[in-house]
Amino acid sequence: MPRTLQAEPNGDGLRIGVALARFNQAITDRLLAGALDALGRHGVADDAIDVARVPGAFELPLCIERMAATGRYDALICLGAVVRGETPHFEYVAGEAARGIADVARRHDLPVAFGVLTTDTVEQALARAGGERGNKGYEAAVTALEMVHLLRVVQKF
Ligand code: INI
Repeated sequence: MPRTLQAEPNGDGLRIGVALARFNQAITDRLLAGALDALGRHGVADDAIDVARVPGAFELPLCIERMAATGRYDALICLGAVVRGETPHFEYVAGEAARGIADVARRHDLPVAFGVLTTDTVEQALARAGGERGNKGYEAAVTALEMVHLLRVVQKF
């Protein structure tokens, strides 16, 4: 019989760091609202949450690198909105953000949730920031909490 290792997204007693990109702020503010809603609903205390604001998604990896290095957080959540528009800039910003964020998670052995929207249009992003396609910030926050506990379960076996 295979063992199933899984965990619930319980936020009791956890300290959470959020890094929020201001670029496309009308969208990223909604992602933040979703993430804070999820953290509160799952038991994370308000004063156990720090939110660092950075200019754009490209700056997220360095910011969370510093946050991770403090050792203060059980998990980190990255929030941003990269909209394709008509320039190849999109590929660089989105690609580096994703790669950099994943690198920090592995280097620090720390759950880091990727709540960065990458869409073709602002409308598509809004739909995923509290519109008809849910809220990626909310989902990222729940993922971060679940991963904290999943890693603890994995560690025990
Ligand atoms: N940053 C974003 O977060 N989203 C974008 O859509 C975006 N676009 O399209 O350019 C963006 N660019 C800024 C980038 O993240 C940096 O802040 C900037 O290049 C300075 O380093």
